Amino acid sequence: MTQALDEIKIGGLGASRKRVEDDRFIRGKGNYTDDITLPGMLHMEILRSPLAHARIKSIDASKAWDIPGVHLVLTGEMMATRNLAWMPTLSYDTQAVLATDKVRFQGQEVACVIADDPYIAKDACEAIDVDYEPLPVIVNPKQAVADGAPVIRDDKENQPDNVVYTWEVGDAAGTDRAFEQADVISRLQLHYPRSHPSPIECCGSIADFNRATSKLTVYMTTQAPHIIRAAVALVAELPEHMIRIISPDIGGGFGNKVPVYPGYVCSILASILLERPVKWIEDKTGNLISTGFARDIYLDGEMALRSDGKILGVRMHCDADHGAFFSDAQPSKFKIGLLHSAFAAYDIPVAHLQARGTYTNKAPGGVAYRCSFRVTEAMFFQERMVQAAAGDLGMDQAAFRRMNFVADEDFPHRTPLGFLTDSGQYAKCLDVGLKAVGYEDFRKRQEEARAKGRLLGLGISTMTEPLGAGNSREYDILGIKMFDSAELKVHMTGKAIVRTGARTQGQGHETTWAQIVAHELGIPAEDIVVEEGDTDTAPFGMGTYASRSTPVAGAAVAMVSRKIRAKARKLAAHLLEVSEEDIEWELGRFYVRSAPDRGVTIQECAMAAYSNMPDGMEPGLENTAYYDPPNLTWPFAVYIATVEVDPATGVWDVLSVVAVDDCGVRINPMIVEGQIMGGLTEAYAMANMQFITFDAEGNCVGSNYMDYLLPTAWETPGFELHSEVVTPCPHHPIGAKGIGECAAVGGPAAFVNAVIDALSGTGVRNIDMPLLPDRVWEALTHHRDVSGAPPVRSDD
Ligand code: MCN
Ligand code: CUN
Repeated sequence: MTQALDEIKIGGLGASRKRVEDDRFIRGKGNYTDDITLPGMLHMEILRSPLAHARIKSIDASKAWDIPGVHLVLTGEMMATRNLAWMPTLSYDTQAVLATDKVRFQGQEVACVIADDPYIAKDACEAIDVDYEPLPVIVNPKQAVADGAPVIRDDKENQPDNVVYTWEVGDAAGTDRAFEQADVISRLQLHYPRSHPSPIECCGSIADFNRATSKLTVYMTTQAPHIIRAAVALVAELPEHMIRIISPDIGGGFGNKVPVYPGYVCSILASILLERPVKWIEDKTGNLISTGFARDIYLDGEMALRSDGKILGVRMHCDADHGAFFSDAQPSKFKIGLLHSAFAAYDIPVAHLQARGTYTNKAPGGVAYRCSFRVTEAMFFQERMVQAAAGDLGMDQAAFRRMNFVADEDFPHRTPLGFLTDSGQYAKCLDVGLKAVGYEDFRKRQEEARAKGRLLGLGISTMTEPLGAGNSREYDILGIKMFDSAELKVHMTGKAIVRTGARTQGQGHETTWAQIVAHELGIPAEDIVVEEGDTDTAPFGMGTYASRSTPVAGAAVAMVSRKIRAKARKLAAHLLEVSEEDIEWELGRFYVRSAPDRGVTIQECAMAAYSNMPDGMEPGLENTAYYDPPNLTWPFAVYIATVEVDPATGVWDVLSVVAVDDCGVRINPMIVEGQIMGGLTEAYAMANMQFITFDAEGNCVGSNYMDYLLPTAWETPGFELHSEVVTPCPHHPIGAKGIGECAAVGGPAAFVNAVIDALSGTGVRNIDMPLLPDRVWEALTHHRDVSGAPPVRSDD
């Protein structure tokens, strides 16, 4: 008789275990950067530019220095004497830490004051006199490349214009041939607006340089502590073992906390100069106006179609607005991130993509916000284009998609733009979604309603997302290869601690990593603690973004558990006095094959590792694994929304949302559902209400929560989630694919497609997000597309 444990009961794979971190979060016992107070700590505030583009004629900080309680005023000039006025970005560009020559976007960091408290520091910032000479302002790529446009980055040699890069991929000639053979050519043009991750906790840091030990400790809101350590080592020229980056609890990251911000650098320099801890906590406006924006991309594409519905080829052009500095924190060699993952779910013979990046007078941004590096834009364009194409062919939306999907048996599938997708059951997901939403029935109701003047619409969106950078062959940040790590220490009582190179920001790693160990070793999840975010204790890793934690760090957790199991097997053989080959494993226990009653538990093996190991065996039960994935993981999802548009006002209400997510094996189904609901909420907000843009002077319109609306439970619709399709990832040790961003990536097109569907017959092909009532009303009333591209009027 064997006695295998019940995996769900011990909190293993598939258990909807309650999130252990929530015990402290919901009791107010989280420990965020701003909760930390160090003895002798000073406070830093940043003076930001009111203008989007201006030459700095002079900065007079004398009045600020005179304010009692002020310890230091940092300006660009002072930073320059230490070679720190500029810093390298993660995309091989440079970014001003504090402006010296010019300001290049509204909200740019101009000076910092360090004082006894943040209020004195803020007042002192206002006492700094900056003499600006305004320059012409650029707020979109068209203006950036226009004849005579002022060169924003005149600080750079060999930068005669505002073009950051041009890049292309695919087969241009082959695509031309496909278009020659097309029966129908469908075209779509749109702008995916800027959006902002807007985590509840803003960015911040506490730098603490100890002259006696020469050690610099920085507590900071970062999703990638080891990358920050590497960047500080390089920029500040401090040796790595003298730098400790601690990322305490994080109140949401969503990509906003990947880049390196000037505030971090200034607090570090201030602490080195003053030899006291210096805390910088950004305010909401500072966060909204200056940190890691996302999207802001102009997409223009064409699809070559055969009259029976087969897609023959795709052509895409993209203009990306990067703001004043190219600071994308993305690990691919491709300047435009993974935009060329567009159309990966469809079996398209040939495609070509051209991309151009431009500098504008806006805060640097580009990739960050639940996105996997422009996959959000890729999938949005894909699904908007597919809807337009089906419409142009007069084909049913669902049938057109099904006919063109990559078939289940065609994996691994090489996409026309160069990716290798791993697995999926696309048509099955679509069928589950259509059934759940009552597709046929809805189409009938839609027609009946139309006859009565009511506008109902249904939008389908699908997405497949390349998640889990790297492999190290193709992905790196500043030359540091992408992989991740896990360290597992099993104590003698069989309790354990696992540490990884990732950094949770609310995703629940403290819960799910323990579940992977429980699955591999049979140690109950509640006996395992998870720790991340301290570079002095965590193994080297590349942090958490691009939903890479489960695909990479999670895989490392499984692999290190297997190393531990291999050693425990030797201990079991020793304890049972048989040879290793005679031992079998079942969850939590080794036993003798010929005598299953004779066994030892994993806990007994752990004790033996410290008290009764065989002669010659290294004591202890600890190990580390570094995992370099063979490929990205490719989850798939279908999101379907139904809406009703009020023709009188343009207001639209969501009637239902169905989500079918296939992220392979789910470690914790409840956490996965939480991720999907969160992503759909953000998708709805982007489609419906979030407005952050720029007027002609480069003023950031919407840099406050009156305009940039965060969805609350009141306006967020209900979501019906489906988990019945599971395609295990063929190359991940436990078959899991990433999920953290899927719904935010695929969700927006479902809502927009639904509203455009409701407007069918009016000739409207596109309304740019957010689909504010006035835009929908304008489209309906004037039968025309509505662009949301900046500049907007300030009173919009
Ligand atoms: N999970 C699972 N089974 C799977 C896949 C994932 O149980 N098959 C679990 C994971 O173990 C983890 C969570 O779901 O607890 C998300 O996992 P994963 O997809 O690996 O994504 P990451 O942990 O790498 O999180 C990053 C992703 C990104 S890039 C953004 S942006 C985002 C997101 O997660 N930011 C978030 N979700 C967020 N959720 C919260 N609460 N806060 C953020 O800042
Ligand atoms: Cu692009 S936002 Mo997440 O990858 O941190």
